[in-house]
Amino acid sequence: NKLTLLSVPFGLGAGTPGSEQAPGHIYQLGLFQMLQQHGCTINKLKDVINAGMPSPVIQVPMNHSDEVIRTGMALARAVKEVVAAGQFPFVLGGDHSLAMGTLAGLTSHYKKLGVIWIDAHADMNTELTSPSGNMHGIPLAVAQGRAQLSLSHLLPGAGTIAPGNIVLIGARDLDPAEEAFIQAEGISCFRMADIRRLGIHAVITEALRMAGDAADGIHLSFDIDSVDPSEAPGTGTPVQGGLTAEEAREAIRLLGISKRMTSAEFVEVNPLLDHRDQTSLLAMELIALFLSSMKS
Ligand code: DIR
Ligand code: MN
Ligand code: MN
Ligand code: MN
Repeated sequence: NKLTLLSVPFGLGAGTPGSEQAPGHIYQLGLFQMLQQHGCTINKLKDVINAGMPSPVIQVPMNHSDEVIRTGMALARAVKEVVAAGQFPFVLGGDHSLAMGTLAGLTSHYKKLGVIWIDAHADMNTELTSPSGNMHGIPLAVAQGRAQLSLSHLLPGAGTIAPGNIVLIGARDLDPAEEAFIQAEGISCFRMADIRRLGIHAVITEALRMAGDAADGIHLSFDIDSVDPSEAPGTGTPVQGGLTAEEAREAIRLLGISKRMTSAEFVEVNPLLDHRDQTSLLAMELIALFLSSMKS
C-alpha cells in the first residue's frame, strides 16, 4: 500500500501557538532517515496550506474559525485525492482542528468509517459547549454532525461518523457537556483507569473490534497529549496521568500490525513548549513505528 504524507503546518485551532512548527521540526530531526532505516518509502510528500481557499460558507463564533475551516477544506480535498488514488493518507499536524479536514476527505469515500481517537481529551464540544472557544476541541462533534459546522461545509459529499464506530482511548480531561454526551450515546471510552486495569493490548484489540464493526475503513487520530507530560511535555494542553511512552509504542505497533488501519494523523506536538526535543523525538519514533509495523 503506497503512502502519501500530508504535512499541515497549521496551529491556529489550539489556544497556544507552536504546533504549526511540528512538521518542519520533525523532518529536521530526521524523520525521513528514520523511515528509510525501517525500509519505509513515502511515495508522495505534500504540504497542505489554506492559501487559495475561498471564504467559508458558514461562520462559527470560535477563535480563528475562518482559517481553521479554510485549512480543513484544503486538507479534505487533499485527503480525498490520496484515497481516490488508492494510497494511504498520513497527516502530520498541526493542531487537532485539522482532523475535521481529514475526516471530511475520508468520509467522502468511506461510508461507514471507524475512528480510534487516542487523546487526553474527547474533542466533542460544539460551538455552544466549548469552554475555550478553540476549534481543536470540536472536531469529533463536527464529524458526528452535532455542531453548526459540518464536514460537508468543508467538502461537499462528506458524510458523518456513527457514534458506535468511535472509540476514545486515554481520555482524562472531559468537559461536562462531553461527559454527558458520551454517557447518553454510550460512546466507547477507555479512560486511563481502564487502560491500567485491562492493559493496553486488550484495549487496542477491543478498540479495533468496536471501531471496525461493519466499517469500511478505520482512521487513527493520535493526539500526543495522550502521553503523560513527563514523557511528552511539548504540547499545548498537557494533562497529568497519561499513557507511558511504552504504552503509546505498544498501542501504535498493535494498530499497525493489525493491517486494519486505512489512514492516520499525528497532531498537537508543540516544539516551542518542548524540553530538548523530547516530544518531537517521541513523535518521530511513533510515526516510524506505525508506518513500519503496517508493512511487516
Ligand atoms: C478542551 C481542550 N476540551 C476544549 N481540548 C483539547 O478546549 O474544548 N483537545 N485540548 O485536545
Ligand atoms: Mn485532541
Ligand atoms: Mn488533547
Ligand atoms: Mn529543537
